[in-house]
Parts: sequence; C-alpha cells; structure tokens
Amino acid sequence: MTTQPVTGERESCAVFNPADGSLVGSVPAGTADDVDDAVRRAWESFQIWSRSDPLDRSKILFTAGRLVREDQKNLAHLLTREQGKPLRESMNEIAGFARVMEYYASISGIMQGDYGVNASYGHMMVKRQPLGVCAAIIPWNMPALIMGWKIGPVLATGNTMVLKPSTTAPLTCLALAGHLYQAGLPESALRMVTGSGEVVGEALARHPDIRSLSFTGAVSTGIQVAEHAAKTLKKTILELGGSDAMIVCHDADTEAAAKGAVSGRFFNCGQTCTAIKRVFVDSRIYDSFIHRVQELVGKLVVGDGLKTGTDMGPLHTIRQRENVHSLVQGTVDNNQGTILAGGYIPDTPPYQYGNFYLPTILTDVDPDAPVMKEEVFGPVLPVSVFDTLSDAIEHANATRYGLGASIWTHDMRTINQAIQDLDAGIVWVNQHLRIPPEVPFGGMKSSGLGRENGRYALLHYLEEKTILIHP
Ligand code: TXE
Repeated sequence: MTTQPVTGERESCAVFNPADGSLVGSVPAGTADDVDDAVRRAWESFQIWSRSDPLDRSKILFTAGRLVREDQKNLAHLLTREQGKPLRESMNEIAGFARVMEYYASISGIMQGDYGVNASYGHMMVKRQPLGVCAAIIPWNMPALIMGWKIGPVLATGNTMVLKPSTTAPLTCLALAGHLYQAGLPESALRMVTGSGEVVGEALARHPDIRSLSFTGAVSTGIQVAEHAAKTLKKTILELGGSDAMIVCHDADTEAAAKGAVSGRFFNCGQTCTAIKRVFVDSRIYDSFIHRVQELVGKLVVGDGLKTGTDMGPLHTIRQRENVHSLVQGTVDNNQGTILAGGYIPDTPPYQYGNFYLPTILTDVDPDAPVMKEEVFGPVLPVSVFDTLSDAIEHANATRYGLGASIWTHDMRTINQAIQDLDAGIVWVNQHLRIPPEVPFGGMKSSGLGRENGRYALLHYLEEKTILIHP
C-alpha cells in the first residue's frame, strides 16, 4: 500500500495500474473511527432494512444487476486498469457480479422459518431472523465477484454490511456499490470503508458490534482475523485460497485436458484461489499432454489487459511477482523440476514498467517441492507424472490446502474414487475453475471455514428463534 497526504487531515491510498505503474485513482485511508461510524449507521439502517419485505429487497438486487449490466463496459475497463486482468475477463467478472445479485434476488424470501404441531407441546414454530450488521474483507484478485458473493446473501436476508475492499483494487467495488445505491439500496445498508488491512480490516475484525465476518485472503491473515473475531464472538466465514490439483488419467480427452490446464492456470494471471496450481498426468499420456500444453502456452499473448487480443495481463503487484519467481527459482536450484517455458521476468518493451511474468511450465516436478505444496499465486504450471490413481490422489491431498481438485477421465469407477478420496470442497470432473452461485463454495483444511454461495449461504446470516404455543 502507498499512502500519501491529500489534505491536512486525510491520508489516501493510491491505486496503480499493474500494467504500467500509472496512477489510476486514490481512496481515503480509513481509520478505526470510520469503522465505528459505519457500524453505527449500518445498525440504524438495519432497523428498517431487516423489516422490509423480502420482495422489495429482491427488486433492489434485480435492479442493481440490470444497472451493472448496462454499465458493464465502463466497470470492466476500471477493473482492468486497477487489477490488470484482460478486458475479456473483466467483462465476465462484472457479468458474474450481476448474476450473483440476480440469484440472491430470486431466493431472498426462502428459509424464513418452519412450522410443526405436536400433541404435547402444541404449535412449534421456528422463525429465522437476520443477525444484524455483518462485515466483509475482500481481496484484489476477483474484487467484483467476491464482493457479490459477500453482499448478496447478507442483503437478501435483511442484514446490513460494512465492507472493506482491497487496498490495491478498491475502485470497482466502490463503483458497484454506487449502482446498488442507485437501484434503491439505502447507503447505510452497505457501508464501504477503504484503507489498509492493518487499520480498517483489523478494526472490523475486533469490532464488538459486528455479528458476522466473512474474509477472503491469505491463510496467515485469515488466522489473525479469526482470532479477533473469536474474541468478539462473531460468526466467521474464511476463504483462504488453495493449491488445486488436476489429475489427468490415461483415457482423458488430451486436447480438452490440455486446454483446461492452460485456461485453468493462466486465467487472471494465475491469481485465482481455485486456479489449477498442480497437474498430475498419467505416465502413458505424459509426453503428448505436455507437448500440447507447450504449444498452447506458446500462443498466449501477454500484455496490457486493455489491449485487444491480450490473453494474460501482469501480476497485480511486484510483491506477488517476487513470490512467484522465487518459488520457480527454488524449484530449479534444488533440482526439483525443469523449466520448459517462461520462468523469468521480462524487462524489454512493452513489459518494462509493469509487473509482468511470462507464462511458465515446469516439468518433471518433484511432488514434494514447495511449488507443489504452497499456493503459487501466479502464472506457473508445475507438472508431475504418476503411475497409479492412488498415488495421484495421495499427492493431490498432500498439501495443507483443500479448496478444489479436478479429475479428467471418462471412467465411472475412477470418477467415484476421486469424488470419495479427494480432500477438496469442490471436485470437478472434466472441467475446473467454474463456480456457479447456486452451489456451496469453500474449502477444507487450511483453505478455510464455512461455505459461501448456494441457498444454504442464507442460513449463515439468519439465526433461529423457536416459538412454542400451547394450544
Ligand atoms: O492477502 P491479504 P495478500 C493469498 C495468495 C496471495 C497471498 C497474499 O496466496 O499470494 O494470499 O495476498 C486485508 N486484518 N490470497 O497480501 O493480506 C487486506 O487489506 C484484517 C488468496 O493480498 O490476506 C485485503 O483486503 N484484514 C486469496 C485482504 O485482507 C487484513 C485472495 C486480503 O489481503 C489484514 C488473495 C489484517 N491484519 C490472496 N491484513 C483467495 N482466497 O482467493 C490484510 N488484510
């Protein structure tokens, strides 16, 4: 984060374009007082919003979806400038945000309660009511979509929210909030507080008047946030990234698998929690698979995300690039894999001012190498060979993460074994990375706690009140 004084009293956080280092804009560096103020206003708003008709809340969410679709190009442009991803991906992410709003609009009134009658106890009712003010802390990699996942279930169930966007990519989130207000959402029902994680994020996690906290980010930050949240008894959802494995079996459609590996790894410059981070390939098709992946990677156009034809933009920050490059170098230096493509920082035009890293393939990688265990948040595809499915699954599970995994085969017995044995919150078959809002999303082990998305996400934001009426 860069802070610079703007007026005598306020500091701001500057937002830079990762493709060329130019200034895109700036936002206020919020303080703990700003968080306090936002929480107080969100509670005031809760008194009205929580009592509103779910149908009225639906109408606002639907309208917001429409307004966002109408402004898709401008929003996507802004997203690419502050985050770095190709415009095509930004367009999809903005459409994804709209879809999430529409999905929650369509289910806002469900899960309101249950009823039963019993000869001894009489009428038994369960009323589900919103918690109150909820908070969200979101990252920079998919800011629009993740904001949608956080606010959708909160607003649909009648809760209000204070949201902290990422320090380095907050502008699209602020613009999206503007569309929600324009659609009729009271400004106090969704308070945005910009600023650093250490100040604003920590103030949210520690705040005693927040009932739930949903966080997406690094494992270490998530643990810190959870400690503060536990001390103030907040319900917590943590989405902490992954090291997703892709297992390619001997009977897989090699062409589809190679394309899946390339799009699943290099999408968003590899900075997606459910990106393919490791590939295990059956020894019988290893050579043909690698050959095809190499061809496809060779065709990827790397550059400024705003330029037509760009397939992969820069990494979001220089720090991210340093982390990625050191993992690649460590693999080579320790003889744990070989570079087949990329593996270095380009410094000639047009790359010299941006955080670019070339799409990298590592072959014959030792399954125990750090590049196969940690979350490599960048454009690096490490590939390993396996002889038996059990070995592949064992390697896939040998990480602290458990977010997603995919199996590429047409054999039902293999699919069943993978579904049963992979430690992952989501298992794909012959695809990877896709996350529809209709189904739960979240991880096992260090990938986090709780689930977002799907109708059960509503339950996290509702608490039950039991009512017994004697006949
Ligand atoms: O994450 P941070 P960073 C992983 C990925 C990446 C690594 C570091 O491996 O390389 O994390 O990324 C706020 N109290 N993921 O440094 O710091 C921060 O301002 C409260 C995976 O960007 O965890 C931002 O809004 N909040 C991931 C958010 O936390 C704090 C997405 C995430 O930032 C805070 C992003 C604090 N003390 C990174 N410190 C995924 N799950 O998809 C920071 N924040």
